[in-house]
Parts: sequence; structure tokens; C-alpha cells
Amino acid sequence: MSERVAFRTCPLCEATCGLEIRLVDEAVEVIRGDRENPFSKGFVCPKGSVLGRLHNDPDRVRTPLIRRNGTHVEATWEEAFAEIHHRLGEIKNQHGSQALSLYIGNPNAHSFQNNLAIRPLAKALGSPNIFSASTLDQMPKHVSAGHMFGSPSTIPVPDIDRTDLLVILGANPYESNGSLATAPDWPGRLEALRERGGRVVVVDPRRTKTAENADQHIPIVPGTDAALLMAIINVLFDESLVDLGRLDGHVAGVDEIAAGALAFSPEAVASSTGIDTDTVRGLARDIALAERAAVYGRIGTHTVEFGTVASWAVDVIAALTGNLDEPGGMMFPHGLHQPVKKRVRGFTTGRWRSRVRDLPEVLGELPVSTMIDEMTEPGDGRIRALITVGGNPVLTSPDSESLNEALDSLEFTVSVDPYLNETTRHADVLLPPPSALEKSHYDIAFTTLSVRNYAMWSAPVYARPDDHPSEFEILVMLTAILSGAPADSEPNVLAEATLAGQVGSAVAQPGSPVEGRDPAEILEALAVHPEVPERFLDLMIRTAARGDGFGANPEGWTLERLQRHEHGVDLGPLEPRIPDVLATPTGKVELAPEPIISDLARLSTELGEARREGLVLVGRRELRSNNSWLHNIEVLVKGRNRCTLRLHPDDARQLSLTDGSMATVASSVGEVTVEVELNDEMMAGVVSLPYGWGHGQTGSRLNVASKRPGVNTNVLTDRTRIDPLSGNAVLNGIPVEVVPA
Ligand SMILES: Nc1nc2c(c(=O)[nH]1)N[C@H]1C(S)=C(S)[C@@H](COP(=O)(O)OP(=O)(O)OC[C@H]3O[C@@H](n4cnc5c(=O)[nH]c(N)nc54)[C@H](O)[C@@H]3O)O[C@H]1N2
Ligand SMILES: Nc1nc2c(c(=O)[nH]1)N[C@H]1C(S)=C(S)[C@@H](COP(=O)(O)OP(=O)(O)OC[C@H]3O[C@@H](n4cnc5c(=O)[nH]c(N)nc54)[C@H](O)[C@@H]3O)O[C@H]1N2
Ligand code: SF4
Ligand SMILES: [Mo]
Repeated sequence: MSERVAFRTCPLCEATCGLEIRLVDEAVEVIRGDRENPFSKGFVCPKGSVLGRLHNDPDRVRTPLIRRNGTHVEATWEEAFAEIHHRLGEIKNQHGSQALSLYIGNPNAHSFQNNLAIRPLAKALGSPNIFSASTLDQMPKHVSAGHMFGSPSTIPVPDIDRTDLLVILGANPYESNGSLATAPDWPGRLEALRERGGRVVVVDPRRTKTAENADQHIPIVPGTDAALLMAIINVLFDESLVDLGRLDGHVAGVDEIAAGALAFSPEAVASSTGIDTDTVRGLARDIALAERAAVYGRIGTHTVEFGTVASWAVDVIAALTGNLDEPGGMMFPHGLHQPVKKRVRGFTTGRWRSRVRDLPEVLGELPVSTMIDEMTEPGDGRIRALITVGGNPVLTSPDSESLNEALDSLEFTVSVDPYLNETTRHADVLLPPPSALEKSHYDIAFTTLSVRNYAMWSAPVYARPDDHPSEFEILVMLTAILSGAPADSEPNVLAEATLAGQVGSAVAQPGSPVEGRDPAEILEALAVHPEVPERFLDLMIRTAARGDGFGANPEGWTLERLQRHEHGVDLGPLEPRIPDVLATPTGKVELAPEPIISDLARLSTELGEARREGLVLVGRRELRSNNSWLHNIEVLVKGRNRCTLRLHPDDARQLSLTDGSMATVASSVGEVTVEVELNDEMMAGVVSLPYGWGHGQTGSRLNVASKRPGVNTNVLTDRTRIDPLSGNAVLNGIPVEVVPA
């Protein structure tokens, strides 16, 4: 009997917990939280311990599949790439590259191999039709950050370990473990905050577990956080509570905000938000007068019609109360692979527009909410082929029934995905990546969103099977094919050429730690890493702020040095980074970007309109789900039915619904029939459905999930409703009618 222990970061959610994996005879015996991990300190949730079950899931696809006469049959990698080469080539020749499209799903953010390979793939597509889960999620934050700080990835996070007051809007970290604020064990950290005398306030239409454990819960009418936040800003000016602190001299636009906030007195927003004026004034004073305060908004504030305004307003409140870039406030993390100074590029959106609905490009993408239109509206430039990488838009994007039909109408679909699910069942070619246990890991995205500076590289727990390409290689091959290379190209040769190009620009870059160095010498140093993605990562780390500069700073970091820390390394609490972190042309924080200030007029018009009658629907996440894709793991789905319509008992009485009965929920675009669950945690007038369910579709291969299919809430969400500044889908606050089924 052989035993060993491996350590790795959990790739499932943004908390990035360290795992301890015990193997007996190479089989996973148990997965626990790694107590020696300096960031997660042994914390793990029920999802983290299923990586072995995911690896062994008989439904996980291990060889490429090609669809022949309607059924998926196994193929070799050579056959799969040849098929893709042939079919994509044909479509491109006949209809041009605009006929090609790409959907990039959430797991890409959790893989450094994909982080490195996905943008080149999008570029090689040569099409405006790039979509990603970002416009179902955090795009408003990128847009507000781009305008305010000069870069869409410069995002302040709440310094939850040092704050005295944390205001959480539209997030439920007790179940989600946090987002755009990476911190293993959010619940424990919130409890520690309160134990040291701090306060937690939760603004949410539902008394969630996070609200239950907070000092104050403020129920809010869905979709109206932007108005509430503007009213807080209004009070800050009205009661002379504005104090920029250290940032005085680093910010522009304070007067424009004061003017913009005039229309949003607590009285003006009370009827639309459902929050009384005393509560708003009290909250504004609490934030201004707390020694250190952080205001943090997430999904409930982003996936709504004023997502960008709300996203901007939280950071404005931080700045106006002296809490931006200050310990205990909203701070900018500094990942091990990040440079000292951001390059000034200027942030703009709308460099091109979508063909059918004329929606602006944002970050090189178009809104997922218009993907269906681009697939179905006849004319030049209609999408005829789709590549999906780690995404399941049939369950996760609005107006799902229509998307299901639209996918059927495409000429060719490729999916890079380990499962045949609701989306990938449409694939003509399915390319399965290796399992998480067969991959190395480093968090490029989440170490830049982390509440402490932290880094970890993990080795693969298992070597991948000999003939199985890495996900990096799969994506590089697709890129090569789209760039016109033959179907039997060697992905590593292509990737090495790209690496050489990057080394070339690093040595040519004025001010870079390797400026003027011999590229061959640097490439040789990187070659200690057998896998090409590690060479890219090492280049990033060594040329970053804390890097060794390939000898220029011998005390500095290299990937090799990081690899010696198998539990990860703590790089200390967040530190103030303004002005270095700013990349705006003026070098200041732009508090009043013109596009956002202009959108305030739309917000005040909305306030003037009568309060919506009837019920509105919001979403719900649960600890044992992860978006749409962990329902095939028995231990995560057993027990009572979780896919229920939750509503307040008073609403239920009026609708003649009882606990456990069935109801039909209808919106402007679709309807579902679902079990009812009465719960007074719901605000009256608001109903909630979890998302990510709706399994059991023909052609999928999810034997466990299809036994408890649940219903797909995105059958009800309407693709015509978006936040215009970011293109983000409106997934919360959906008007619905509910009747007994
Ligand atoms: N267990 C689990 N963890 C996850 C995920 C998962 O699916 N399951 N998904 C991961 C992903 S991709 C993400 S992005 C994060 C998201 O993490 P969170 O942002 O914490 O997301 P939710 O748990 O959906 O919480 C959103 C809250 O917003 C509330 N809400 C709805 N509408 C409004 C509104 O208009 N205003 C306000 N103030 N509140 C509103 C809802 O009632 C809900 O409690 O979670 C990540 N972690
Ligand atoms: N109504 C409603 N809709 C929502 C939300 C909501 O709160 N309410 N939340 C939105 C949010 S925050 C998000 S992030 C999106 C998520 O939207 P998507 O990204 O479309 O959905 P996921 O369920 O994350 O899809 C993950 C897919 O990746 C596959 N996968 C897993 N691991 C890997 C891997 O290593 N490599 C590859 N290539 N594939 C892998 C899985 O099999 C699955 O098919 O959904 C959004 N949709
Ligand atoms: S909280 Fe997130 S990162 Fe931590 S174990 Fe659970 S799924 Fe993994
Ligand atoms: Mo997300």
C-alpha cells in the first residue's frame, strides 16, 4: 500500500482554499482543508472535498466526441482537430470570420492556463462575436473601475479583516464564499469582525444566512441599490460628512458628484427602494463616522438595470468617506505576478457595436444577452458556428429556451468541456480538458482580488494520461486552426513562439526590469519549467513588482521559489497603492466619469415611475451548488429538493399556495412549474429561485443530475433587459406572475 499527501488550491470558487489531498494507492482517500495554508488555515466547504469524485465521475468525458448522425461517438484527438479544421475553415471561407463566435464561461477565470490562452484564441477568431459569463456577472465592475481607475481590472476589495463596519449589498458570502473579494472562510472572517467590535450590515431582499448573522438587515426592492447608494452620497454632502482624507489631491470630480446626487434625497428614493429615510440617513452617518468602513456590492447590485451606477457608487462612497485605499476600507490587492505601475491606456467602450441590437462592445466582448439575436437574425454576419470553452449558457444566460433553439440552428459547434450537458449536447465536436487533479494551478485572476496578498502554485496531483493534451494545448490548437495553421500543428512549438514574442517585448519595454537584456538568456532561464504555461507564469512573476528581474533583484520572487512553498505564501495585508495603481490619463481617481454621470438621468426618471405592482423574482445560491455544474455529484445533491420557489407566507396566502404545493411562474418570456417553499426570510413581493438547475435534457450525459433536474430560472429572464453601460444581463428583479399549478 502506498500513501501520499498532495496540496492544491481548490479551483471551484473564488475563495481559493488550500486543500490537503490524501491518496492511498493513488486513489483519493479524503480531501480536507490544508491547516498549514496561511490564507485558508484549514477552511474547506463541501464542494472542495469532491475533487476526487469529479475526477472519477463516470460521466466525465475523457476522450474527444464527434457527433455522427445525431449521437456522440468517441474519436481520437487527431480526428477531432481535423474535423474542426475542416468545418470551421469551410464556414469561414464561405461566410467570413464574423460567422464564428466564442463563449467563454466561468471556469476560465479559475485556470491560469486558460487565462493565458483564451485571449489569443478570441483574437484569432477575428470576429466581433465574443461573449463571456462576464456580462452575466461582474461586467459593471470592470466598466466602473475602467472609468474611475483607468483599468477594468483595478478593482478595490473590502478589507474585511481590518474594517469596523462592513456594508454588504446583494451578496451572500455565507453560501457563495465571496466574489470580487477573495477570502477563504468569509463566515469566519465576518464572525471575527463582529467579535472585535465591528458591525456588519446586509442590504438584501432576502434575510439570507449572511443577513441572519449580521447586526442589521435592510430589505430592499430588487434592482434599486443604485438609488439607495445615490441617496447615501446625497446625505454625505447634505450633512457635510465628506472627508477625502489622504486622497485629497488624487481625486477629480467631487463637485460633479455633489450636483449629480442632488436628485436623490432619501425622501426621493424611499418609495422605489422600500427603505425609509431614517434608515438611509443612519447608514450614511454610520459609514462616514466609522473609523474604517467598507461598502461592498456584488451579484444583486451588478445583475440589474443600473449595475454600473451601483458598482461605481460603492467606490465613490469609499472615496468620499476617506475609506478608499485605506486599511479597513476598500483596497487594491497586489498579486505576485502584477507590475508596480499600471500602463496608461485610456478606457473606452463601444469600439464596435453588435450587428442586430447595436449594443456597444465592452472589454472586447458583446453582451451574452444578444448572442441569440446574432445567431437567429438573418443577414450578412449571422453567427453560424460557436466555440464554447467552460460554459453552460443554456442554463446560465437569459431566455434559455430561445438559446436552446438558436444552438440547434447553428451549422457547427465545438465545446471544450468535461461534460455533455445542456449546452455541450449541441456540440459537433467535444474536446474534454484533463480533470482538475491533472492540472497545475495558480490564481492569476483571484490573487488580484484577494483580501490579503497571497500566492500559491500547485502541482498536478496526477500526471495526465499520455495522449491527453493539456487544456492550454487544446486552446492553443484551436487558436492555431483559426489562424490558418494545419490541423496537425504542434501546440508547444506555437506557444513557445508566442513566449519568445513576449520576452522580446519585455526586453524592449522601457523601465522593465529586463530592459535591454538578451532574450535568449531569458528564454533559457524560463526553460527550467518543462510545461510552457509555467514559463509564461515565471516570466510574469519575475518581471513583476516583487520579481527577481532575472537577477536584477536577487532577493525577488521566481516561480521556482514559489514552488518550494507547497502550502502557499502569505505576502502580507493589503497596502495603499494610490497613485501607482492609477492608469487614468490624468493620473487621478475619476470620481465623475461622464458616461456614468449621464446615466443618473435615467435613474431619476425610473424613480419617478410608479412602483411596480406584482411579484419580482431574484436568484439564490446554495453552498452545495456551483453555478450549473456540480449537480452530478451525489453527495452535493442528496437530501431534500433545493430547487424551490421561495416566497413569503403572506404572498402565498394571497395566491392560495401552500408549502410543498406546485406553482407556475411566468415572466414576459417563459414559464416554469416548481415546488413552493414558504419562508418569511423573503421580503413580501419578492420570490426566489436558485439558478443552475434544469437538467435532464435529451442528449446530455449527467446521470445523477438528471434524477433531480430542477427547473431553469433563466427560462424566465428576459434578454432585452440589460445595464446599458456594461451590457450586463438583468438576472434579478424579474417581474413574474405566480399561480397554483
Ligand atoms: N455555493 C456557491 N458558491 C458560489 C457560486 C455558486 O453558484 N454556488 N457561484 C460563484 C460565482 S460565479 C459568483 S459570481 C459568486 C456570487 O456570489 P454572491 O454575490 O454572494 O451571489 P449570491 O449568493 O447569488 O448573492 C446575491 C444576493 O443578492 C440578493 N439580491 C438579489 N437582487 C438584489 C438586489 O436588487 N439588491 C440587493 N441588494 N440584493 C439583491 C439575493 O437575494 C442574494 O442573496 O458566487 C460564487 N460562489
Ligand atoms: N439567473 C441567474 N443566472 C446567472 C447567475 C445568477 O445569479 N442568476 N449568475 C451568473 C454568473 S455570476 C456566472 S459566473 C454565470 C456562469 O455561467 P457559465 O460560465 O456559462 O456556467 P457554469 O455553470 O460556470 O459552466 C461551467 C462549465 O464549464 C465546465 N467546466 C468545468 N471545469 C472545467 C474546466 O476545467 N475546463 C473547461 N473547459 N470546462 C470546465 C462545466 O462542465 C460547465 O459546462 O452564470 C450567470 N447566470
Ligand atoms: S469555499 Fe470555494 S474554494 Fe473553498 S473549498 Fe469551497 S468551493 Fe473550494
Ligand atoms: Mo460569477
